[in-house]
Amino acid sequence: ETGYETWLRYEEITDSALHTQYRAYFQTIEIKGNSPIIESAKEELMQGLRSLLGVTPKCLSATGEQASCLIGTIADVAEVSQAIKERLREEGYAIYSEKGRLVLVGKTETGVLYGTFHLLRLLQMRDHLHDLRIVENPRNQLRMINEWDNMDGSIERGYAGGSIFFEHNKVTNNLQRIKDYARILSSIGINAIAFNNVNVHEEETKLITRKFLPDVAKVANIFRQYGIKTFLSINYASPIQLGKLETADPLDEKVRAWWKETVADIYRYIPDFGGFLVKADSEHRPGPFTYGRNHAEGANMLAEALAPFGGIVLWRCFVYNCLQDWRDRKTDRARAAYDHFKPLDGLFHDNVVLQIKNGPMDFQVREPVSPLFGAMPKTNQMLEFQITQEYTGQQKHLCYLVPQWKEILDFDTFANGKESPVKSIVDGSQYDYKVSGITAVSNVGNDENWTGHLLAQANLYGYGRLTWNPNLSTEEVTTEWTRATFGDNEEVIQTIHEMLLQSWLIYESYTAPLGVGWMVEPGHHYGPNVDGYEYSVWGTYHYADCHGIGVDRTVATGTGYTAQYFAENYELYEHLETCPDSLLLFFHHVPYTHKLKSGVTVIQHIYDTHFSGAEQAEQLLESWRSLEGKVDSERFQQVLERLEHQAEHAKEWRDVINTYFYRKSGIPDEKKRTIYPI
Ligand code: BDP
Repeated sequence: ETGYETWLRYEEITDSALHTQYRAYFQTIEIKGNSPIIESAKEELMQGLRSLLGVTPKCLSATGEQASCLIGTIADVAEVSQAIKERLREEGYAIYSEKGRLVLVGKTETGVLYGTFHLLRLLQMRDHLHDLRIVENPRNQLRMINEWDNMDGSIERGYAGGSIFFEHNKVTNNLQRIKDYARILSSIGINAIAFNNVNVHEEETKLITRKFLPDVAKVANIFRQYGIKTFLSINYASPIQLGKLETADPLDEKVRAWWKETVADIYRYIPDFGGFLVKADSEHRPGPFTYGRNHAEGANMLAEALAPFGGIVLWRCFVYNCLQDWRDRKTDRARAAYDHFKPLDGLFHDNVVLQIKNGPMDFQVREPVSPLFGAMPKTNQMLEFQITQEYTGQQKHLCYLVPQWKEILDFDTFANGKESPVKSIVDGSQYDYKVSGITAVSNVGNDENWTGHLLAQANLYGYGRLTWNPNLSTEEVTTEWTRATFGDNEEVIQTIHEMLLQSWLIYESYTAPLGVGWMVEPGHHYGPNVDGYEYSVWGTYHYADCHGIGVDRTVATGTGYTAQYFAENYELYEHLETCPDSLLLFFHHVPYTHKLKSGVTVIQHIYDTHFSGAEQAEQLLESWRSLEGKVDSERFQQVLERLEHQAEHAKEWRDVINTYFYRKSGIPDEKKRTIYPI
């Protein structure tokens, strides 16, 4: 096995009692309808059942004979109760069974498809099918994936090979791979994708022209069959680069007309086109600032062009000065998104959604939650995660991010009083947003196993499941993935489950300490470099000197960033006494001898966690080795190689970080371990 099948392996059921039970329910199947989405559901069900049960069930088409399994939309399945009908929302579905009969109904065809994946998952989890009463609706409206793929076939921050969408400055002909990806995404409930990089270079700018739209349409056709809408990232300067205009000023009539025409053209090729994803005025990308316009004016111009077709604008809030003066301790990159966007609340059209990274900096292993969540009651918001492990080991290290995402989703913003967690902001329930949801940067490339590190597939899976329902527990999601991917052996399941659950904290413990972040190689961001970002223009500092370390972001003496939070969180972070240890150096500058809540000093904490983190990385490897012969050899070998590298690399991290702080502070390790290798 190569890992290509992901969690859709549908491993054969060996338990004979279960096998008999399942076979009875799938003796005969009737699937109502024959649209492309229904066809996808049918194909998946047949393939899944063949593989799980080793038999091909008989399909009935309206013969009058009653099928043991009936599938269709509520419009097509007459016998659905009113109570169920009322509970189903867009994309929702119900699965119920009684008297040896199974019924799956979707509110829409997409609901049928999601329900089919759910049904197959029940079999993958070896659950029994008697007396089912399942009603499911997605919590989030937009459940999206952003690809950072370039047309030359490379992927920005991609760690699993090249693009599955582009090669040689064209859309690929390998549409089968895209279809397989669509299946994978749909199985976890994803319903939207932007498949070109947010940094739109010259070639990608042309994706919205007739030269490429037929090819974009081919990709969109595939995704449509799996209930996924296609979006494109656009270049804000397109009117200049493509339209030969002199300006891209959003208030210029010619510019506005140009976008309207361009959008109309796109919809000729892709009638259900989702809209645009825009990175503007960020990291050298063009935007409305050039013309003295604000981001509401910038976004609304595009929103107006898209509105007649039902399209939306996903406008990124990752806007900051990437050329700042590093000597100036008052300027704070963490403040940027809030400072730029909060004053614009209420000025955006209702088909604009602000796309906000989970933290105020940039996908570090540990950051506080962005204070922008909940701070704009009159503006649609969505959350952006990063599945691709840019700062979390680049799919060479094991770093399972579901526990991190859960913390973020559950974080109480206090925006609307107590119980205003991030998940309730982005699912639109807190402020009744018209459009909202969650998106994330994909970790997939054309490596045979999709994600490079086989176990990194768990991040993609977990992302989709949490986006569908943020209330699922980490344990549930992890068990699902592990079982579906590795089968029935309890020891295998247990071991991998534990490895995944520990991995984020292990990674954190041997890298930059206590929330300070950024001690990575500049540029590619892999491996330790203690001062690599310290004297540069990116706004990414730790301020370590011989006395102490950390960024003072308090109102009292620092950059004032803490004031961007609602009162409860402001109080929490502003004061040393209450600030959680894990984020201490994000918010405060302290001496190395400062005592943490855990009772140890900052310097001793750094030594302790780096020694133990490297040891734990070694233990991950040992755990995996214990599975030799219990996991098929190819997949075993793939993971083994990555974990071997991680164990070695963790030692390098340990030594670089420990040596640095020993030299800076001059304080020896209480436990007298060797700080630097001899
Ligand atoms: C950073 C990446 C950079 C992206 C940028 C973004 O290093 O490659 O272009 O974020 O999100 O994480 O726009």
